[in-house]
Amino acid sequence: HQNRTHSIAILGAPFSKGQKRRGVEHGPKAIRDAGLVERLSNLDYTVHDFGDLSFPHLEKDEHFMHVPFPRSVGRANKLLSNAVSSAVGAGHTCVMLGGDHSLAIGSVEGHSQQCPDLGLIWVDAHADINTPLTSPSGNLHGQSVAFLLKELQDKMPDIPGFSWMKPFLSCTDLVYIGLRDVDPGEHYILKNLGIQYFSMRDIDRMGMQRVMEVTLDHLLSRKQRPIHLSFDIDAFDPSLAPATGTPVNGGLTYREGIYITEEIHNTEATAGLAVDVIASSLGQSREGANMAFQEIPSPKEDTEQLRL
Ligand code: 4U7
Ligand code: MN
Ligand code: MN
Ligand code: MN
Repeated sequence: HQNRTHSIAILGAPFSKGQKRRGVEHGPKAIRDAGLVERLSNLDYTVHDFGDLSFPHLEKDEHFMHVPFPRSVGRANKLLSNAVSSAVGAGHTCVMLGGDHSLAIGSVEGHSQQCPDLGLIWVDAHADINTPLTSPSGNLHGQSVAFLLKELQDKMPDIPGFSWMKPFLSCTDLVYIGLRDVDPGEHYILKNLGIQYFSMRDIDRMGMQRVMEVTLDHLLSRKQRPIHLSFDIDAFDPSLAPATGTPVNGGLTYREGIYITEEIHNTEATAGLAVDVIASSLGQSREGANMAFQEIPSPKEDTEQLRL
């Protein structure tokens, strides 16, 4: 068991306009109610819960091409980016609770303000790398990665609400895990840019241990750097995480998902499941070394102190 040298900032982002259905804005409350703060505190972290951001409702936010709510999504991500940047700048490890996955734009951007060399692990059934011109749905939660990548800069139109941000990530800074529902345009982009990804088929063939070896080697072999984990709960099999807008069969088992986050921790985010994912990426291990035991408690001595 290590001494926790850093503190954790929790930031809720109750936002759902990256897609057309409501509901996912209740995510932060659901994850808190499932006991996140207590679980992280039990891991010996100092936890600062900064509460939920509040996002302005924009009266006029017309579609851009077939993309709904562009200004609302752009504005929410700008707010989120500032909040994440302040939290990381103040020395916290930042845990952002969504909300839909368009929020990854601001979360990764804000993190990169403080850590320009970050690597990104994207755990998802989907690649979220459509541009407005390849997107079948128009929804921005399926386009987050396209906003981040320098290599796609000249393929992205000027979307209202996003003039504040410039892409900053290279495609070698990114690894996907869990893909199983990739649109044709997305597949072309992944292959064309040579992005490292592990689909569910790759996981079936290689096993998660090897997938994580290659993932971390890809991101960390040339330099030590911070890792941003963007975890879409729909990466898990729908039998584990049914309450998601875009379920796809054949997803990660609980053991595979938690193994990913345990491995990410070893290098130095359905509510209850999300807490497990976050806690294990911050050091909760299934091996059990989560509390500071100095010795095996002996019955001779006063056992009172060992009782919780
Ligand atoms: B999520 C989709 F077409 N690819 O672009 C799209 F299948 O954040 C789904 O990963 C995107 O849940 C899913 O709309 C976005 C669709
Ligand atoms: Mn996603
Ligand atoms: Mn997804
Ligand atoms: Mn989703």
